[in-house]
Amino acid sequence: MKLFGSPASPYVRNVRVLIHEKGLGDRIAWEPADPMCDPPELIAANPLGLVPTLVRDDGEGLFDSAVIANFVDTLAAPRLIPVEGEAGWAGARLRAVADGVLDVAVRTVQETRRPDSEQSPTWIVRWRTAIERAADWLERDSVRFERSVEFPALSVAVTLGYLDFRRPEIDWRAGRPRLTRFYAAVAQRPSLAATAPA
Ligand SMILES: N[C@@H](CCC(=O)N[C@@H](CS)C(=O)NCC(=O)O)C(=O)O
Repeated sequence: MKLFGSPASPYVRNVRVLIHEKGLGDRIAWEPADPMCDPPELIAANPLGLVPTLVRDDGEGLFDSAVIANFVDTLAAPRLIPVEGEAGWAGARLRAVADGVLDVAVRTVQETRRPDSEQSPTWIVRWRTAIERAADWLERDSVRFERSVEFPALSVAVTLGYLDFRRPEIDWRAGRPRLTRFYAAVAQRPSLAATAPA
């Protein structure tokens, strides 16, 4: 199988972290791809032209990152995405918050790369507010996930790492001691250390 991705993409990093945690690196080859250049193999597998995209051995393309993660989790034990009962809902919600923060953080990065006259300060402020509220929510919810090494908790770490990487002006650690401790510990895991954006 082939995983199309770019090293700085946090969505790609989520999938790479899971592949690493599950020891599947030798079954899924890394295929560097810049989605902005519309590589034909990527477009053929994913009409949206986004990374990550996984091409299975049978030629089937899988996307987006959540779908790929759910698929990858079925390939080898232990299962790292809870699906049953309350743990399943709590995990799915945590992934939604982690991915939701990524969505607005990535949009902000894209917006601030446009010429000044084309940027919308209204949206930039709205997205920043959503990130701050979500970080408060994560601080409260970290009572549940602070010792977890399942995928939903690891994806929170990927999101926080992305904020450090691309939005360092957002001091998400301030007033959020449990989230800060969680991140400091989990970021040492080999899967996160090996995939850190540079
Ligand atoms: N919801 C998608 C988002 C993927 C995404 O936006 N990837 C970005 C890289 S961070 C991309 O491919 N951008 C290229 C483009 O916008 O055309 C997922 O979870 O996989």
